[in-house]
Amino acid sequence: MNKKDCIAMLLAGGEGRRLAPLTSNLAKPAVPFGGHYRIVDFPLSNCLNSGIDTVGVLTQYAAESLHEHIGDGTPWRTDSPSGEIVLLPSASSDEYRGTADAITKNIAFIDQQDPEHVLILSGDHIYHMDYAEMLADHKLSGADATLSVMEVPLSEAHRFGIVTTDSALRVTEFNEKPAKPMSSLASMGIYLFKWSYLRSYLLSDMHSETSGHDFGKDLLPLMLSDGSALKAYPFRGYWRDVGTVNSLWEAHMDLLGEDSEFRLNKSEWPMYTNRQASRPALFRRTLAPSPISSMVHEACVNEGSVKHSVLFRGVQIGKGSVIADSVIMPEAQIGRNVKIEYAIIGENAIVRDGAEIKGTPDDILIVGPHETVYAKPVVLSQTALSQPVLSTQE
Ligand code: ADQ
Ligand code: ADP
Repeated sequence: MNKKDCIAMLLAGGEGRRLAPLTSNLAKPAVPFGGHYRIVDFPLSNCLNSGIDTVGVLTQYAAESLHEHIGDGTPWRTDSPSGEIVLLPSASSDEYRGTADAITKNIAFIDQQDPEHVLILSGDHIYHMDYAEMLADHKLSGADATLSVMEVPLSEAHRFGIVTTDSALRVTEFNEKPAKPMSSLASMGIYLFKWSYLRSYLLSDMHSETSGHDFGKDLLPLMLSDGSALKAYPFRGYWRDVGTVNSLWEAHMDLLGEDSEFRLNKSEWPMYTNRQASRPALFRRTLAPSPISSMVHEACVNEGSVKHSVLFRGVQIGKGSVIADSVIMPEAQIGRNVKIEYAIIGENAIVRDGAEIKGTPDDILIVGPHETVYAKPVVLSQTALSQPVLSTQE
């Protein structure tokens, strides 16, 4: 096989505990997003649009959900005959112990591709990014590793790896999820490494008894303390880590409104998924005080009122129901006279007549996939009574 310039390794095995119960049977990257897509479609489409023809997808938690979605990777393949999208599940007897360990256990796969550089990606980010630009920056600087970074609100900084740089954008400090962040420049968890360099670090990390075998917690701080050349690549564009319930909800709300910050499926940056994605219906209102709009996908039946919400395909809403500021995932059935606000309703969930699910902007409520929610109080016999399954974030 010819030497490759750059291949991507997509980390898609995390459990996504903070997204429970949406992730009770689904890997976090397999969670539905934006009407047609699953979160993993974003990095996979970015790879295709950036001309990266070989992607290894590392799966572990609820791997079947991702395997079923990705299959042989046809929707995301470039026209390069030597390119491929390969699923790399962990062996049940030898689980991935952390993000770096997941790569270590696939050194043979990477060696077989013989790349000059390896791009490490996460499976839980919503963004369009041209990795070819980041690769050009990485090659130009000659850095051992390049981390893409962006400013995040200081109040959110504790969720990220926080980076300090000098004026030439060399990384001078890296702190993984600091309790008291001193800066708001966050690592996006997207790294480019020279393969020979990363390979030697992985081999020594493998035998370390103190390491958690994680890029952010272990490898990057070690590389920095060894005096390696780590470079920051500032990303200017829309990017959201949707690892928490509120961030997943916010990223959906970002799709709405007249001046949506982020558009899906732009002609210059198409999105790919494993099924035919038709364009959604957009409902707008221009009355004061502010425009309200919803995105409604194919095969929805709405007999109620929907405001400022995203309805995935096949959602049914009965008469008299009022849905506001919510995300209703595929095939969810909402009965009559239901009130839903500030909530995410999972795939195939059922909300019975008269039920009320009312969250707040700071406390988004979730109904898990396939769960049923009944109206409270329930005037039914004890046997027919099932607890409403509602949980809040973290
Ligand atoms: P987190 O997002 O907290 O921080 P984490 O959830 O551990 O990182 O995982 C990143 C990716 O790796 C996810 O896509 C996850 O699914 C996957 N993953 C986790 N464990 C895995 C395993 N054992 N096998 C395979 N895949 C696995 C990271 C960085 C921070 C950075 C944020 C940006 O550590 O420094 O700021 O990403 O979102
Ligand atoms: P209402 O304000 O009572 O919902 P409208 O005349 O604005 O009445 O809407 C007519 C129909 O279109 C209703 O069935 C309503 O649920 C639906 N509808 C209104 N706004 C939206 C929207 N933003 N997204 C989806 N459906 C909508």
